[in-house]
Amino acid sequence: MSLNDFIKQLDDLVESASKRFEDAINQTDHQVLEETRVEFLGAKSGKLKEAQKGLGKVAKEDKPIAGKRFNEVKTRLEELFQAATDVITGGSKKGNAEAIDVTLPGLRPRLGHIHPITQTIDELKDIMGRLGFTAVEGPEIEDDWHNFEALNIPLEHPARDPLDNFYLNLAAASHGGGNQLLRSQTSTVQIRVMENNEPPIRIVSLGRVYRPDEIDATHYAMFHQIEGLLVDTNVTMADLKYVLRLFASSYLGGDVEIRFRPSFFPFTEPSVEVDMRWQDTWLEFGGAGMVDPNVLKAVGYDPEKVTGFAFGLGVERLCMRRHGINDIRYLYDSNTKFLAQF
Ligand code: FA5
Repeated sequence: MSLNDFIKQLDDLVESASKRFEDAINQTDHQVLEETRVEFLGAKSGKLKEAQKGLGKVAKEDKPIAGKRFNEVKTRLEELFQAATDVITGGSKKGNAEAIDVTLPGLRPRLGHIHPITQTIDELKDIMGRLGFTAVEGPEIEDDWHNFEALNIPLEHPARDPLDNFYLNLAAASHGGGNQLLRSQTSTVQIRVMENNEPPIRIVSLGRVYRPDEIDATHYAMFHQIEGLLVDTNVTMADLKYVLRLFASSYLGGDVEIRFRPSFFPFTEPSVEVDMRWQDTWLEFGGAGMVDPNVLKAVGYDPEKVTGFAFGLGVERLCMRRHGINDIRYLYDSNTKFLAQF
């Protein structure tokens, strides 16, 4: 072994030992400290012991330098262990204070990142707040009244199929009502709010929803929606379009064009798909429409007196457009390198 290789090996050893003892200090854990001591200073097979074997392999004329360096490294490792012991056992013991090398660089705290979806949610709440919509939350485990029935989705409707939902009790799901499920849409919150409040209503709700969809670049089995609901006198589709356009422009920047395509949702009439124009293509972001009179009746409102609009958009789709992310899986595959960019 060349002298250079031997010294490089020793330098690496000091570097990795510094990191590991630092970890032990960060965790303030005696067990980790002891494991680290054994790993580096263990008499039988510690890494220092391993490195010592290299000493026998350097050329004879290099031995004095190699030996000196080896002893320095040994002392350094013992100091690191002593310093870590002192910190973990609550400060240096009397007479041993010099074991802490105050010239060592400080321990850099590791900073986490707010997940891009959480950032998006915060921003969307803020935008809708400025438009006068109050943020509310609803439960992720729902009953079929709020997820379906009150939303005008009767028992025989295909959206209630056990294969399209995460029911908590699969056997009961095939027999109909009285079951619980992981909510498949945030529209449930519309019902919860209207049941407990009188118009005018102006709320927004952001949260997780679950569907056993096949996972691909644009679908995940857990995703987030932003739900908006406004109920008042004389509310029209024009109000819906105005609010969605302001919302899209505020989030995506510039004067974003939006387009309504005729569609169907049991809880809105008429219903539309909402597309937004982005870099010369139209992209679907969600559904919307005027709250169906049957829904207003189900929560005890008089559809002759009040009208309302509702919309539900995919938060991931919005976040992905804004940041140019082309695969939803990046957001959830705990790819810390990817997430650290946000
Ligand atoms: C709904 O969920 C309706 N509740 C929306 C609505 C609300 C209509 C209020 C009318 C009034 P839809 O199933 O189309 O609609 O889903 C809305 C959006 O959620 C989709 O456009 C898409 O952006 C997003 N989305 C749906 N499935 C997934 C998935 N598996 N992964 C990621 N995003 C999804």
